[in-house]
Amino acid sequence: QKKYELLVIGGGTGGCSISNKFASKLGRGNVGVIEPNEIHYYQPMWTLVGGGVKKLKHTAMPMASVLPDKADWIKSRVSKFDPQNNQVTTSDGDTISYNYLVVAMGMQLNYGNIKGLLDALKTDDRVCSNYSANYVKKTYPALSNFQGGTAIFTFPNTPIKCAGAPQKIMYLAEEIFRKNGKRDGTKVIFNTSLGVIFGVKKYADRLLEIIKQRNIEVNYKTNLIEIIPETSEAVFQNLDTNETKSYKYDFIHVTPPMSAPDALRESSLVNEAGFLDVNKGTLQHTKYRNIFGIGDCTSAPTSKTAAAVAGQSGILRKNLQALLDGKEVYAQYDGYTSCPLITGRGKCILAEFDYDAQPLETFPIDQGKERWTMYHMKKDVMPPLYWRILLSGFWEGPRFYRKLMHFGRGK
Ligand code: FAD
Ligand code: UQ1
Repeated sequence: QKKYELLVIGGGTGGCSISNKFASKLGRGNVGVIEPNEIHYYQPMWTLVGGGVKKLKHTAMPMASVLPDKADWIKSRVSKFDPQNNQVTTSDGDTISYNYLVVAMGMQLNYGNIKGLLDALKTDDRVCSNYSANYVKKTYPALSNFQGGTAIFTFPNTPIKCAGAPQKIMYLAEEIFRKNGKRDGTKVIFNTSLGVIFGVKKYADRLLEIIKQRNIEVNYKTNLIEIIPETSEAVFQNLDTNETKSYKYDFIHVTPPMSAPDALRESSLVNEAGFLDVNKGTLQHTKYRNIFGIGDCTSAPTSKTAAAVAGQSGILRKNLQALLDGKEVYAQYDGYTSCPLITGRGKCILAEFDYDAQPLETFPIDQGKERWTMYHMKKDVMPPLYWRILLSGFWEGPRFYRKLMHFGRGK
């Protein structure tokens, strides 16, 4: 039976960054990564794939090229956790043990929880979803072929990754409709399960102005429960009154309900909401001190993004190293997260904030404004930063630059 000093579950954003940080430190054969997929996707680019700015192939790299050479890649899926005995079981039936465990399993997309959706995604060209590599290619052709009518964008009744993405694609779509002369008489509708447009007031205020200017209808507490392609109907439930209402659609972009992956959800490692139960500052598991979490699968109450993973990776580097050195954990994550809110081609509001939903902006300019510079950063600067620096374990977020640009003042 194989045993690792450090076992990492998942080879996504968090798993790559942590395994690359520690593989060289701990040496060949001492770090194992369990990850079933052959391809690593840069998911933040999928908004621009849906908007026709980039191609899916620009977002993919072979998993082997992003995982550390010095780590063992176990190409399988964890099916069971046994934290009392410091081991996990894979779907191949192997048992692997560890001294330290980092759980970085991301989120599971539960398309099947909406009645009729999986079928509709297969059979109806007008039903799209940027959230999956399987479906993101459908979005741009559908937007280009849109001949007018009703275009609906949804936000589900669960935590999701990148809470801005459900509306970013709406702004890109609305612009495409205008450019194609299809905007007159077209209804653009955002049906969201939330009670607000965005969780940070500064950015929410700005987004609401844009929504008004561009004549977009927003319905709050409105949750998609069924799609009926035969009659072009999307059925929503009001979360306050439980009343259902059916909308005819000519285009619909669905953000699916999400959860932590089943294997994690069914383990003893999660909180009531089903996420890996970590201390929100140290990212150490609340019960098992040799287990840490990073990224979308944890209970850390911040907005789930790759930018947050970058910030968390520095905390894990310090705290995990402290334990390896026989010391105690000390570094505290402030909840830093960022969401580049694309509002059109060449326009982006760069939201950055912390656990208190207070802006924590890197640049000494008002990032609440739509800016070309921030769009350029999202489209051209972020991808190489992600592939070359974040995944290899060297990008821990913009904190240093923020301090520098604010001359050491502020947070
Ligand atoms: P992931 O990168 O998703 O990795 C999880 C890994 O775990 C996967 O490789 C998976 O195969 C593996 N795994 C799952 N189950 C198991 C198992 N049982 N055993 C072993 N391995 C398993 N972030 C931003 O910062 N900015 C953005 O603009 C942005 N836009 C986004 C737009 C879209 C459409 C999407 C989908 C995401 C966006 N994000 C954005 C979010 C960002 O991609 C995620 O927050 C980030 O990738 C999370 O990293 P992670 O390591 O937690 O999970
Ligand atoms: C970031 O660090 C990051 O991770 C690489 C992202 O994910 C793609 C982001 O979208 C953003 C905005 C950041 C923050 C970085 C800077 C320079 C503000």
